[in-house]
Amino acid sequence: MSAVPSEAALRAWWMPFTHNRHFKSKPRLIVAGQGAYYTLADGRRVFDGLSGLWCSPLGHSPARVVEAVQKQVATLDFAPSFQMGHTAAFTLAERIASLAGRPDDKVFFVNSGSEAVDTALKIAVAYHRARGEASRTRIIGRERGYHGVGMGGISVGGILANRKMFAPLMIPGVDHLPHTWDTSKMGYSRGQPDWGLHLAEDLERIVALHDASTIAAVIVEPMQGSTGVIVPPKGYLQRLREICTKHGILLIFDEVITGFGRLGKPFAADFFGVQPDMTTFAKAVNNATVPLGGVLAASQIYDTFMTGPEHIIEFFHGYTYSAHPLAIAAAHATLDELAAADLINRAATLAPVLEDAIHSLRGEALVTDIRNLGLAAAIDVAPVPGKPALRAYQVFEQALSRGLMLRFTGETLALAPPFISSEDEIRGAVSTLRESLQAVSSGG
Ligand code: PXG
Ligand code: PLP
Repeated sequence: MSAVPSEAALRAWWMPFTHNRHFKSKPRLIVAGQGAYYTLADGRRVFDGLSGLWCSPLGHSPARVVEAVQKQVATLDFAPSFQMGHTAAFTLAERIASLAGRPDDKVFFVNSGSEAVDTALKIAVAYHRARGEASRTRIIGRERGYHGVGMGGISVGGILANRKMFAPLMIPGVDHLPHTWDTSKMGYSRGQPDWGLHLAEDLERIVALHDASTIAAVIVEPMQGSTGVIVPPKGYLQRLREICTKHGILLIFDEVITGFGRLGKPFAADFFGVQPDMTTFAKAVNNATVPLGGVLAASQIYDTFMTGPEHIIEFFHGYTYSAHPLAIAAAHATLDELAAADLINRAATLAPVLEDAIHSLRGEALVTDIRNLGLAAAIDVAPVPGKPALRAYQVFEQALSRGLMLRFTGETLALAPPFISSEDEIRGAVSTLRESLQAVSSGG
C-alpha cells in the first residue's frame, strides 16, 4: 500500500479534533514508531514529545508489549465479558488496585477515557440511589476540565469548544468549580503554585447553593492535562477531599493522563497524597497499544451494588469490548515493563530535567507563561492578533520541521515525553522548541 493516501481516501476519513480541510491540503503522515521516535512518510524521524497523545510512556512498539499482544491474538482473540470471563482480566484488575495502593478497590474495564468518565458518573448516581439517597444526582465538574467527549464527559467538562455545539445533549444538573489558572498570580510557577488554595472553597459555595443532598460527585483532573498542564495550587486537592467527605459527596479523580506514572508516582493520588473514591484511567495503562480504560472504585461503592437476588445483574452497564483480551494482555506487559525498567521512578528523575529546561524558555519571544509537573510541561504563546489558535500551530509546524512532535491546542504547546527518554533528548526537545519560537517570532 502506498505511504500517501489518494485524494479520495484523504476525503473519506473525517478526522477527530483536526482542521480537516487544512490538514488534507498538507497531510502529515506517520508510517512507523519505534522507541521515542516516529517516522514520517517523507522518511524523517521525529522525537515524540507527547508520548503519542500522552499515552505511550514506554515509547512505541516496546518488545515486551508487542510479544504479549502477538501471543494473545493467536491464543484468544476475543472473549465476551458479559456473563463470561477470562483470567487475565481478573488478575489485571488485582494488579491495578494494588499499584494504586488500594488493594480492595474494584476495576470496571472500558475502552477509552471518555467511556471511563461516563461509567464513573453512572456509578456515582446509581450508588447513591442504591444506598437510599436517590436525590443525589448532581455532578460538579470544573472549568477547563477535559473529561473526554461522551455526553457525560462534555457535560462535566469545562472546555467551551467541546460544549457549545451540543448544549441540548448535555446531562442536566451539572455545576462547575472555577478553574485554578491565573497568570497574574501564578505565572511561571515551577510545579504547584502557592496561590489559589482559596478556590477550593467554591465547592462549599456550590454545596450551599444546591444542598449536599442533591450532589452525587465531584470530578476533577488532579492536574489538568489537555487544557495545558494546569497544576493544582498547594493544598487545593486536599481541601476538595475534605469538603467532599464532610458532605458525603464522592470525589472522582480523572487520571486518564496522570495515571500510570506521568507524575513520577503510580497515580496523581499518590503524588498529592489525596485519595479519591473513584479513579478513571486509560491511555498509559497499556501504553495505548490497544484501546483500554477503566474505573477504579472503592470497595464500599461496589459492595453497595451487591444486594438483591444473586442471579440478577447488579449494574446494567458495559461495552462489547470491555476487558478485550488484547488490551488486557498489553496492559500486563506494560505493567511488567514499567516495573522491570523502573520507569515510574525514571519519570520522577526526569521531571526536574524537564522543569529546568522548560523554564529556561522564560523571556523567549512570544512566551507568556510556563507550567510543569512531573514529566509534563506547557508554554503559552502570545496569540496572532485576530487569529486565535494560529500561533501555537505555527510553532508546532516549525518544531515538526526540526524533528520534534509537540501538542498544540489554543495558545498552548505541551510536552510530555516518553519515560524512556534520555536527559539529552528532553533538553534537546526544549532547545528545538526554543528555535521554533525564535523562527516564528522572526517571521521564519
Ligand atoms: N479524561 C482526561 C483527563 C483526558 O485527558 C479523556 C478523559 C478522554 O479519553 P479518550 O481516551 O476518550 O480520548 C482524556 C483524553 C491532548 C489530548 O492533546 C488529550 C486527551 C486526548 C487526546 C488529546 O491534550 N485526553
Ligand atoms: N449499537 C448496536 C446496534 C449494538 O448492538 C451495540 C452492542 O451490541 C452497540 C451499539 C454498543 O456497542 P459497544 O458495546 O461496542 O459500545
